[in-house]
Amino acid sequence: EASPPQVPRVAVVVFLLKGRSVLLGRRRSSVGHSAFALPGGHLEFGESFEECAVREVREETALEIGKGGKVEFLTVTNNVMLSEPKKCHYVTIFMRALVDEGGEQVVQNAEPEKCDGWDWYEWDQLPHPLFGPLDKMVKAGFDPFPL
Ligand code: 8DG
Ligand code: MG
Ligand code: MG
Repeated sequence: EASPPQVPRVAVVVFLLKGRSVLLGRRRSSVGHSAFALPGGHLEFGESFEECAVREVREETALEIGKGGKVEFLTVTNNVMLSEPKKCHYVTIFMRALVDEGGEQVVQNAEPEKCDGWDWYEWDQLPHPLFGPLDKMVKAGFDPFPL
């Protein structure tokens, strides 16, 4: 059986920020299994980064972003993951959306086969292990919060 072609793929992931905390979920997927990661997924044909961010967040958490506030581009990183069970390479687009602190939006674990559940974590008390691409940024001192 022929193996699938190895190509870099584009991922869009979202820092959902509420006060000084960020939404993370423990992954069940083979890539980054049991590590804490942001909601996000693959950029689909024809999508803008913002559209992809809104869609993935809705599909995975049932939160609606982009209605009240803006969904902003933060940065992009190159993630070559050759030690994963399935070798992969992602160009990862990091977006940000601010969630109302007193808002009544409830986070749901809408894809329980892909994630153990979502929770808010204080930025200075992040859980471990963080998924590689996110861990790399945190260790480099990246700060996703607005000034
Ligand atoms: P989809 O079918 O919904 O498009 O994909 P998914 O099942 O939601 O894909 P995913 O694994 O959640 O995200 C796609 C890739 O994005 C993932 O395999 C690696 C890359 N990625 C990072 N950092 C992060 C992150 O913090 N969270 C998520 N979810 N993916 C990330 O490089
Ligand atoms: Mg997804
Ligand atoms: Mg995902």
